[in-house]
Order: sequence, then structure tokens, then C-alpha cells
Amino acid sequence: MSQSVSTSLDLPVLRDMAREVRLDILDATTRAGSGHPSSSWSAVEIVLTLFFGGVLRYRSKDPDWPERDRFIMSKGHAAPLLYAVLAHAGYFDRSELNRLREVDSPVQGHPIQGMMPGVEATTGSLGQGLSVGLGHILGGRLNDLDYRVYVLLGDGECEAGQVWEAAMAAAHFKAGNLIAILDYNKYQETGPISREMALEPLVEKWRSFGWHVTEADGHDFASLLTRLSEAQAVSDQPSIIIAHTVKGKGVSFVEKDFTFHGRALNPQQAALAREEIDHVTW
Ligand SMILES: Cc1ncc(C[n+]2csc(CCOP(=O)(O)OP(=O)(O)O)c2C)c(N)n1
Ligand SMILES: [Mg+2]
Repeated sequence: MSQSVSTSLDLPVLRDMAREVRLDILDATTRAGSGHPSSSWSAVEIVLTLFFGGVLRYRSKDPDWPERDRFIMSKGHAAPLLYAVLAHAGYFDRSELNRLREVDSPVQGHPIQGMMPGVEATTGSLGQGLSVGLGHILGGRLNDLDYRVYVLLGDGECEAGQVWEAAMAAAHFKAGNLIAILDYNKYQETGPISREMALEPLVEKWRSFGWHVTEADGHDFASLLTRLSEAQAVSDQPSIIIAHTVKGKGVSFVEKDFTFHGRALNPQQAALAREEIDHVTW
């Protein structure tokens, strides 16, 4: 069925789903012995709000439906999150998650378009997803289709120049149906953004590029949905929601240690993580 219309949030259901998705990410990366659990946990609520908050128009059993909204995971290293949510949404069986990063598996460490239903773009080389998203918008215009495109960006990813080329072009083309969400967890691979390549003042930067800019608590479904609804109402400029998040959200010792980027938990750590995720209190 298409999860397309309801805009109300069933918070207990969503919170339960967030717990399950976090466990899916943990299991898949621990089994694979590699991957990006902390980057994936950072954006669980964001991606769930899109797919299960009545935001995205999609038909999981008809993934190529021309009128569907597109979701592009530009920070492609969070592939375990994308796969887990797509599985929950019914694009494929959850057992596929067990094949993460196996040789010849379609469930690769970074998403590859065409290998799994629902994967709209090949990403992982950071910086490209916003350009791809804008391309979808312009293509839709040629075909008289008014779908929206949602792009999830990383903050470290915004250090890539191509992001700003796309930002400039999207404003130029008045791409009102392009909505970016920035997973602003304040860390990239090697350390804090403020040290590696400072992005602030971020709101002003995006605004000066001609975007409609708001901020949200990236772990709060209601906050995200409010901002997404506002963005949907903007028709003459692209929108970005700067979502404040915590890298590794849900597992305290990962939240505190950025060196977990690109590192799976070992079985002992995974057992501790499971305990914490199971007893989530936020
Ligand atoms: C073009 C490019 N340069 C470098 C990398 C290596 N790399 C993978 S993840 C990452 C950090 C990304 O940080 P951020 O966008 O903040 O994502 P987070 O994991 O914090 O969500 C880097 C530099 C890459 N994948 N692509
Ligand atoms: Mg980051």
C-alpha cells in the first residue's frame, strides 16, 4: 500500500519503529563487521518521518511509479538506515538486510540505483545527491510531473563544493518542490565540523543562496513533521531543514566517540548497544 496521505503522527508506533530500525542497523553492520552505524543512527527519525509521517508519496510495490516522490540518501554511507526503512516500508523483505556488504549482494555498503527497489540514486561519493535531486525536479517539469524530491545531506558532506553549486542552481530554477534535510550532527569522519571545515553560520549561508531555511530537532518526529509541512507549502524556492542531531544517537558510548565513524561494533559492544536501544527513554 502507498503510505501517502496521512499527516498525523502515531508517536508510539514511530518510536517503536525507530527502535527496530536502530536494531536492524546494529545487526547488519555487526554481522558485516563494517559499515557506518553511527551515521545511520543519526538520521533514523528523519528518514522515518519521511516514509511513515505521511510526507513521502510512494508505492513500495510499484517502486517506479512515475508520480512518486523521490528520496535521495545523499550521505550514502548511511545505507544501512536506508535499507532498513525501505524494508519496513515493504520494498523488499527484511531478510535482505542480512546480506549487507556481502560480495555480490545487492545490499552494498553504499546504495546502488537499480540494485534494490526504492534506491533512487547511487551515492557514497559525497556531494552529489542534491544535484541528482535537482535533475529529477527539472526532468519532472519536462514530463509535467510535480513530484517532490527529498534529499538527505550530511554536514561534513556540505564541505563539498558541488553541494553549493546545486544550491545555487536550485534557487535559480525556483525548485520549490526540492526539499533538503541536513543531518547536522556536528561531526564528519575525522572530527568535529567546526575544526575540520567550519560551516557556520549555516542558516545565513543557505538563506543567502536563496533557500527557505528552518531548523528542527532531528530526533523529534513532531518537530520534523512541522518543518516538512512548512517546506511543502513553499512553492517558489527550494527548502532546507537543518535538523540538529546526535551522531550515534541511541547508544551512549558511540555518541561520545566520533572514532566510531565507519566502524562496526564488535559483538561485546553490540550486546551493550542492544540493551540501550531496547530500553530507549528519549
Ligand atoms: C567525495 C567523498 N570524499 C570523502 C569521502 C569519505 N567519507 C565518507 S563519510 C565521510 C564523512 C561524512 O560526514 P557527514 O557528511 O557529516 O556524515 P555523518 O557520518 O556525520 O552523518 C567522509 C569524509 C566520501 N565518501 N566521498
Ligand atoms: Mg556529520
